[in-house]
Amino acid sequence: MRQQLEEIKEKTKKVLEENFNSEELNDLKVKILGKKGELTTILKEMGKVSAEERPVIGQLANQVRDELQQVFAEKQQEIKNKELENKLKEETIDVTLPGREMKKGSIHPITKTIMEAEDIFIGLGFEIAEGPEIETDFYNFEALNLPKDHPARDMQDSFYITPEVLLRTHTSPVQIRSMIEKKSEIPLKIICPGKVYRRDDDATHSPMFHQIEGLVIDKNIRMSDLKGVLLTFAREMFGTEQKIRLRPSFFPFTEPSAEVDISCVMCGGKGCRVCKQTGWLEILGSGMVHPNVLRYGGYDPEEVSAFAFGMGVERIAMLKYGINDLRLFYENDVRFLSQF
Ligand code: 2U9
Repeated sequence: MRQQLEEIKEKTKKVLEENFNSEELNDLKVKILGKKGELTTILKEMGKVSAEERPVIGQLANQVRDELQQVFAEKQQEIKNKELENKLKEETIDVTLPGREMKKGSIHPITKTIMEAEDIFIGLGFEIAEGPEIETDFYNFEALNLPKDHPARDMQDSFYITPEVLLRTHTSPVQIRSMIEKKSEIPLKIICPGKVYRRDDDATHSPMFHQIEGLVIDKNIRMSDLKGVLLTFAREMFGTEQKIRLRPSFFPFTEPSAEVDISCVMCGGKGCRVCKQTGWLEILGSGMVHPNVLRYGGYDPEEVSAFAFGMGVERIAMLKYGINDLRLFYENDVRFLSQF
């Protein structure tokens, strides 16, 4: 057995002097040192060795195995080095190749719509006002003539953080904050774009969406001023042929209130599937600011009057770009976004 062990050691060392690739080396290692390999087969005969000789043979077997493992490891390293060397010889870098082109991003259709609306209103003398997305119950509801038990609060199911703090359900608190900051100065002409949050989630509603609200306070502001501003907005946003119509409505913060329709962007008013054959599309809500709301903002309703309006940016963008699913705005699919 001693001889067999010496033989396998010498034989393996000799074989390893030849050329191998990694795979061949591995096969050989399994053949010699593996579970069913030659060394194991020899050691199965251990029972036949005399009791005195057994420890000596055992020690020799361990030595042979250790030595062979060492030789295999060295050979493996040698092969690896050689393979890397060959790879480096073959691979050349062409420094004259042009660089990879950076893909240009594009402005998100919602941002684009907000920017366009801002340009229109700036052209009409408005300033842009922004405010916090986390609001107090006072700025979001109370000051807008929506006391705690008001049923209209249900229309705006909200995300509360504490009983007094919530994610704003509209950008109206920004107007209240601006009014208070302005300390009843006139005129005040602002638009407030931004994110708002409501507990709604389906094909046409998202729990987060964007609004643009507007407010004009001055002496003798009338419904006709509101109509003029909104007609100009509709024409600049959707085309010079646009008509608008006002329909009576109700909002707690305005009195009187009106829904505003534009002539259908698809059929121009003839009637089609999009406008449900009416020729009109609802795009915003508006009205004369309620005296209570003026007072909350620090203005005297006997001295001044005001109009306000609010629109959902997603709806405007869908009509403007012919998008039929709200969810496309939030999926970040480059195939969609790169079209704008
Ligand atoms: C102050 C006073 C009045 C803002 C207004 C609407 C009517 C309105 C909706 C349009 C679609 C919300 O996004 S939407 O669901 N908005 O209909 N908003 S009047 O009125 C104000 C705001 C602030 C101080």
